[in-house]
Amino acid sequence: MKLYSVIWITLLPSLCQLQLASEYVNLNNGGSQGKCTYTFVVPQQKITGAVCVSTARFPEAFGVNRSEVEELKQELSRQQTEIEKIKRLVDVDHEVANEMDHLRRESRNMGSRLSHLHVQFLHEVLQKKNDSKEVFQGEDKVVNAISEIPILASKYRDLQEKYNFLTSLVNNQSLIIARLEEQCQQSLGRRHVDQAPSYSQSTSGALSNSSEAKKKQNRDTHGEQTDGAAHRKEILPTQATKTTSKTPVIQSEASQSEGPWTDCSEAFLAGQKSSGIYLLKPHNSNQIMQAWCDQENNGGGWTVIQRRQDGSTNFFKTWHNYKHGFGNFDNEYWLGLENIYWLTKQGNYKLLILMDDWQGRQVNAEYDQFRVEPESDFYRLRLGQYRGTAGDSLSWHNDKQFSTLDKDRDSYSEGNCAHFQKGGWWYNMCAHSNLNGVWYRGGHYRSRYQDGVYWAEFRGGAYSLKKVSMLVKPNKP
Ligand SMILES: [Ca+2]
Repeated sequence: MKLYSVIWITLLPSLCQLQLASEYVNLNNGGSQGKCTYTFVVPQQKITGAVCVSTARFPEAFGVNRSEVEELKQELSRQQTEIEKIKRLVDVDHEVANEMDHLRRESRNMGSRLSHLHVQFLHEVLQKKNDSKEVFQGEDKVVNAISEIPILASKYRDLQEKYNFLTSLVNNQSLIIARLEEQCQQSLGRRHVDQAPSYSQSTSGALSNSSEAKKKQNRDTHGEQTDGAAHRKEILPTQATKTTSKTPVIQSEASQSEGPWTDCSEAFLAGQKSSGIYLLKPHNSNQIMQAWCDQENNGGGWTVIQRRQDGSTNFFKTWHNYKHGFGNFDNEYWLGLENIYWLTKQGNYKLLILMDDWQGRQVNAEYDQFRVEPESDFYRLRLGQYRGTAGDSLSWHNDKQFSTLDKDRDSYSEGNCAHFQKGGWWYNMCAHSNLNGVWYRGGHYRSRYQDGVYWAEFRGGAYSLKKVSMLVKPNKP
C-alpha cells in the first residue's frame, strides 16, 4: 500500500509537483545527503502498438506515459474495490464475531439453565422416591388394618357371647329371686293364716275375715310384681313386725282403701280422696296389684303407672322385671306391663305425663287414648291424640312394641335401642322420649348415648328431667 501511495504521489497529473515528491521520497530515504534519486516501481508492460502520448501534459522527459497512468488508476481502483470488499468482509466478520459472542453468552446461559434444571430434576426424583416410600408405608398400614379385622371380629364375637352369657345369668338370677320371693311369701302366708284372728281384730270391724284374707292374698300377689330389692324392702319389715303392727304400706292401705278397686278412679268416685297406695284388681284379671293413686291433683282418680324423682331405683332391667313391675310405690316404680295391660283393657283410658325440669318448670303431655296390647304382641303401644304443654315426644313411638335389654323389639336393625338408652320403652329407631332411662342429677348430662330420662320436645335428648310420672285414668269413669 505504501509503495502504491508513493507511486500515486509521484504520478500526480501535475508534473510540476514531481520535484516535491522526489524530495519527499529522498527525505524518507535519508535524503539529507543532497542527492536526488527517483525510484519508480511499476508493473512491467509490453508495449506492442503505437502509444499516443499528449506531449502537452505528459512530457516524454518523465518517462511515464498516459496508458501507464491509466493502468495504475485501474489497478488502484481495483485495489480500492478489493479493500472495500475486505472492509465489508471485516465488517461481516465483526458481525459474525458479535453474533458468536452473543451465541456464546446464550450458550453459557443455556448451560446454567440446564444445570439448574438438572438439579431440579434430581430434587424431584428424590421427592418422588420419598412419596413412593410414604405410599408404601400407607399400603402397609392398610394391609395391617385389614389383617386386624378378623381379630377384632373374633374379639367382638367373644364379647357378644360373654354378653349373652351375662344376660342369661341376669335372667336366671331374676327367676331365682322371684322363686325365693314366692317361697318367702308362701311361708309368710302360712304364718298370716295362723294369726288371722288377731289380724282381723286389729283392723276395722267393717272388714270381714274373708275380706281380710283376700287383702292379705292381694299383698302377696303384689309381692311378685316388685323387683328383688324393692320387694325385700317391703317384705322384711312385715316379717319383723307381723305380730305387733303392719308395714306403713299396709297401714295406708287399710286406712284408705276397702278395695281392691278396679282402678284409682273407681276408688276416687267411692269417696277415697287421699293420695296413697291402693289395692287394685282390674276386671277379668285374677292379678291383684298395688299402685299409687293420685286423688288430689288434676281432678284426682289417676293411677300412677311410672314415677321417677330421685334416682333411687335402677330402671335398666330385664323383660321379666318390666313385665311384673319393680320399685317402691311411694317413690320410684314401674307398675308392670302386665298390670298396665289389664288396667287399660277395662275401658277407654287416657294417659297423662307430668314432668319437672331442674329449673322448676312443670309441663304435661296428655294422650286421649292409651292402652297396651297383650304380651303375645310384646305390649305394643296404642296411643291417641296429644295435647299439652311439653310437646309431643311419644306419638313417634305409637304402635311400637316394648323392648328391654334382653328383648329387642325395636325398629332399629343395627342393634338394641334398650342397650343404648339403658331402659325399657316402646323404642322406635330409637327414642324421642326415654322416661325409663338413667336418672342424671342436674339436667344436662354427659354420656356416650342419649340414655337420660328425657322428653326431646321439652328439654332435648341431652337433658335428664328431675321428676316424671305417668298416670292413667278412664275417659268416662
Ligand atoms: Ca333392634
